[in-house]
Amino acid sequence: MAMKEFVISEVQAETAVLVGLITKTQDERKTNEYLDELAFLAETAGAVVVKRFTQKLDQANSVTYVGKGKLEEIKQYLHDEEEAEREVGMVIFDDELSAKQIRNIEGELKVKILDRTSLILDIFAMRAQTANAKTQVELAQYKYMLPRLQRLWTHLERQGGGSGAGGGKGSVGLRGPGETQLEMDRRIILNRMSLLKERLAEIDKQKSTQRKNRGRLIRVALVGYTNVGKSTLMNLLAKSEVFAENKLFATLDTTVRKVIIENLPFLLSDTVGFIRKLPTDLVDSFKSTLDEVREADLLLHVVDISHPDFEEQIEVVNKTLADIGAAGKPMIIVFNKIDAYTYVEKAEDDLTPRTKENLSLEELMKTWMARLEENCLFISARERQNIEEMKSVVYGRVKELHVQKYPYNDFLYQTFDNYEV
Ligand SMILES: Nc1nc2c(ncn2[C@@H]2O[C@H](COP(=O)(O)OP(=O)(O)OP(=O)(O)O)[C@@H](O)[C@H]2O)c(=O)[nH]1
Ligand SMILES: [Mg+2]
Repeated sequence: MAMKEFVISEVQAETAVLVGLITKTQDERKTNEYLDELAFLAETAGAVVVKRFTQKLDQANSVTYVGKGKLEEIKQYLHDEEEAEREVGMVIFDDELSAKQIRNIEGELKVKILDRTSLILDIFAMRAQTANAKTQVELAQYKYMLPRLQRLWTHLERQGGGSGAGGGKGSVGLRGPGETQLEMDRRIILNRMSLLKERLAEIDKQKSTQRKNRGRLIRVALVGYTNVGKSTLMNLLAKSEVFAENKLFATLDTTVRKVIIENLPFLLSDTVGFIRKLPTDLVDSFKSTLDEVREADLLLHVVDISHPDFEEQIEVVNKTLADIGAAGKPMIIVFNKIDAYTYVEKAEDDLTPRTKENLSLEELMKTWMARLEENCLFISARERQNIEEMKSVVYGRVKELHVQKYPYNDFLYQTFDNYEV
């Protein structure tokens, strides 16, 4: 398996501080997990996390996300670091911030402010390779920017000057040269957005024609949370060389390969991974990438069983699938990375209740097999464990679907001799 691990070569990586909330709906443990993930995202984008701040609040403060005191504490920390000549490059918030929050926080902290969404967008921009992905990312970035544009012009805004990004409402006190500039910026961006949308529509049309010309083959899509091993599995099954690495969102563009197991060819696609707190808007921008998933006959839902949050990740993926209109498709859950699974063994005389941290792999497998019957598999794509079993299960399912969908096509393999993806 070809693995292109690359090392970020900046001499001095930018440093980042993370901020998250502990709320009624997100307890401390959850918040820490979210921040771990946010740190991984920051790392993927090339930043080094030097500090985390959390605060207990019923809900995010609408003006500054955290409370006044906490903001002061962060400010003090940034100041101390600067004094010590370790200037912090950015502060990253775990939830999407409003224009108002960004403006106020930036005004206080005087440092680059990012939120989970803009960080993900940044990684997407870094990853985008094809015209399609680049166009989708640019559109998503403008969608994010547009409602936040006014913050550049705050010096002209008076009290109560609204959050209304649209003309009319909220523009009182904003008129004048600043308003004209803002309107111009908005118009330029809106024009650019409609151009990008046209381009995407054009690409969509081409792609959908391409898909129609693919012939009578069952389509299987690899879906799952980011970094679970979808591309590694794709490489294994299709003997292809899709970029796989231990970074989030290694894959942005969908790749489709023809795979043949025994005598049966089918199409396998590898696509962008999902993540928590991904705004629906952003998911929408990847419509054409996700068409492959939407039109698939069978989903292989890859799960990283060695990840402590894998159950929540399954839920996030199922929810995202429902959001894009791909729920209810035949699905096999492929639990990957069994080689890396760890658990806390309980001593015989330990009478505290067993939790999921105490389940051995065998017990965990039993639980899921009872729930999903033959619709789950346990493999290690990297160590090539249970690959033959997986192939035979996938083969069985694809064959079933093939016979249903193309009943007159008995000569599965021969028919496709001249077939090219
Ligand atoms: N221990 C272990 N690691 C694995 C296994 N399969 C994949 N990995 C590693 O997990 C990391 C992510 O693998 P990818 O194949 O890039 O994952 P992906 O789901 O395509 O990720 P994105 O494209 O970023 O969404 C890589 O470092 C792989 O080497 C496995 O079976 N066991
Ligand atoms: Mg991938």
